[in-house]
Amino acid sequence: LARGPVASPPHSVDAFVKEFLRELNYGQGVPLSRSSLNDQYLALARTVRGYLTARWLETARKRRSHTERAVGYLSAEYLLGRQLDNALLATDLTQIAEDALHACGIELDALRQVEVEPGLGNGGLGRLAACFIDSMATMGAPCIGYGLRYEYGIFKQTFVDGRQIEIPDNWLSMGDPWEIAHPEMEVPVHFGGHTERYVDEAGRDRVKWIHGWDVLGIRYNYMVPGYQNGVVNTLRLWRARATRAFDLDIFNAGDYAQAVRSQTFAENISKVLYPEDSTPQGKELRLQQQYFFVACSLYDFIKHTQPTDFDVRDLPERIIFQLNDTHPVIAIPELMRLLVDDYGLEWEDAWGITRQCFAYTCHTLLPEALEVWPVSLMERLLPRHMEIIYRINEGFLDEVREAYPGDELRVRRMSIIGDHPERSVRMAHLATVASVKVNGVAELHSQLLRDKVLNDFAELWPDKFTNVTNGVTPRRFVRQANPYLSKLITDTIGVGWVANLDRLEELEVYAEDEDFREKFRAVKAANKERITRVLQRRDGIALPEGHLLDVMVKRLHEYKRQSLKLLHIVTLYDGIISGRLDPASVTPRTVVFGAKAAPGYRMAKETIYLINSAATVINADPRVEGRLFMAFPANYNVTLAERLIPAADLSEQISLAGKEASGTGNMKFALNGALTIGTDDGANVEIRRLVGDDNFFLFGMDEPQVAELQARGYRPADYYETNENLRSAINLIASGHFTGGDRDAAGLFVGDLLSNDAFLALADYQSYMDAQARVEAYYADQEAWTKSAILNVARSGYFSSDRSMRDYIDRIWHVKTGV
Ligand code: 26M
Repeated sequence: LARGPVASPPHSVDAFVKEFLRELNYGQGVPLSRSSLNDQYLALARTVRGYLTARWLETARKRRSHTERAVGYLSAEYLLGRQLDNALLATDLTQIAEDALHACGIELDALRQVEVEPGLGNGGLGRLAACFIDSMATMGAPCIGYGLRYEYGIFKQTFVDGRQIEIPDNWLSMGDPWEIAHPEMEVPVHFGGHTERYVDEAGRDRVKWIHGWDVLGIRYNYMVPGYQNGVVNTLRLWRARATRAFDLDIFNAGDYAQAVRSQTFAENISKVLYPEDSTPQGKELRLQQQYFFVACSLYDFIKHTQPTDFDVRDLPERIIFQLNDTHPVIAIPELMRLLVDDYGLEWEDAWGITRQCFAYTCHTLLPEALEVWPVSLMERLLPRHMEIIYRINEGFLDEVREAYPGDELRVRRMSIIGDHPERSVRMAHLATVASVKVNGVAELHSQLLRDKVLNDFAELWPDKFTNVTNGVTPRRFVRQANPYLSKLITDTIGVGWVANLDRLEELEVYAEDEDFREKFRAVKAANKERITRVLQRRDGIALPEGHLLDVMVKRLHEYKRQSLKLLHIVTLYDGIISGRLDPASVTPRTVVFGAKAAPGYRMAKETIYLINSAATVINADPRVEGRLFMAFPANYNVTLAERLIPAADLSEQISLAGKEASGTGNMKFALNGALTIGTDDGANVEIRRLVGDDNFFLFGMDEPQVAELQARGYRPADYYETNENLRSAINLIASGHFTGGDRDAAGLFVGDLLSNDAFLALADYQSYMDAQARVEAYYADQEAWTKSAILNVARSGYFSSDRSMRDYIDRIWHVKTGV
């Protein structure tokens, strides 16, 4: 009996109650009457997980019996967000769970609030990985996600006197009911030491890596359910544990405390997510993390997911590893090491295999964000990998020399090893050389990759480069996050849109339907009421009623230009208090910010402080007559995004053209019926093309104009000197008006804007102000605005991550879908 497939519990309220009580009583060991909210949440989560298990085992069984190619998504980050609602939706259990809990005297909504979101990512890149695995499950694409189970995810942000304070995110402290640990499945991972040459029995020259120290990788599985399709894929995250060698040391050295400390050292590897999201610091622990999860994942795939008689030469038929940025790129020399050193393949054969197993996604255009690792560090931590990288580079540079005889400058530019400021490994070059395909994440970004960042490579291998525009999962970011809009859509065109977002096109005609527009506005209003309740309870913020809701949520970065948004608000405020602007003529507007700054990023932190300071002063100033309000709820995360985005009227996507690779928040807003004010950057370009110019507020220079201005020599002071409103706003900030008279508090911000302004905020200022004036005028015509909002929804189906997955499958992976 136990050998057969397990059966899912029946889809009925009675069965659900029974399962829930069993989890509560036997799992948590408490009777209902004495159970805490956390007990109830854990029991509920386990109950829902139970419904997924049979499907998960069945999906895995089917996959084992096929030999079809799968995707191995390698990502250092998965910004999953809360799991409960998603699992309920995927299994179509929401109503049943609600009724079952009700029968037990429990409100489902109260339990929803208990869940701590797994914040195992920084921002866009990590959230994208979470959307992609959701879409692959929904499309029935064979995929296993690999990553790190950080004990501490992205820090919790609080504000003390307006300044960001970081608090460790101890997300596991109440237990994680969604993970399935396998402490018995240990994967050994080695570091340090040196290499030795030897001759094997067949007389061949071989290399042996004599390890310096080891850790073990412990497997944690998470289920990734498809949307009501019976498919449940796997996300496998690794935790580092000390080996028994560490335990033995305890006896040998007789220094118990020291031995336990070295154990801690090994276990540090999966301790914490690095909170930088663009400027790699070259930290040794970060490289340890990268190698650790990648080594575990390759080993796991080859040893544990393939039949025992598996021949590694068949690897390209079984797997394509997608590299989510350069963070997992050390997988390339690791696979070479496995094939050459462990499996005894000839170098050329191993290289032929390796070159078919990887594809690389680049997520940036900022030169400072491209990862490099010092050769000295690599040699110390991964000596064998460093040798392999040198050898890959030799072969590659031979290829370059053959294609461009005598062009040594080009050879130097393209080399995997760079010389300045120190000898280091350029991970993007390594990734490009070894990958089947290299993709950017929006059309403009892919074009700039080809024409600029990786131009030499695109000339050598034009067919290697492709674009896959990002997407977001409509399950989480529309269906779950916006139940009112979802109901309106489903009532209007049926439920099919949730797994086929192109069907939103059918809403287009309703833009002209007055009754539909009325309902659409009612949805927005209800979402505004909801966010008002959330911010009141969560942050003690009292949002004013009846305002245009203007939202800018994303990591704090100079290139994203929260500075420009601040200048806009300060200009309005300055106009009012100086009497130049009649407050009655200002459209009542609430601006909501959400942003975490990397803890070591000074300018970003000062910007946060200034926004908070401005909010305090502006919100309290009676001269504003309640027509401007600023809110900056701390700790913007996926959970808050799900509440905030559906309520927004205006989406701020104002990065300097050519800097934001794609953006994905921009897509979430458009899909929820906000209009975008944005530059011609990243996926904004495609959003505008699809929704139409009339339904998008474009401003600012485009990328060629930016390049031209920079080539001419940009002088921000010119703009300050010639633009009165701008000068006055900057002067107001510099005067200490917002910072309690403290002029220094804004010194870095103002000083940089006037003398440097690397992201040309001042150059785009007037154009931005003009666009905001157009926003105000358009908002005054609610019928026109609503039409545009509806058209944004109807024309944004393209931005489903299901479509992104289709594109990856067609252009890169060539895997089959459907189990
Ligand atoms: C690197 C080294 C050390 C610590 C952290 C990092 C690091 C972590 C995340 C560097 C970059 C990271 O992410 C970059 C990122 O999120 N890029 C964004 O990717 C999104 C998805 O493609 C795009 O939509 C955004 O435009 C892009 O900024």
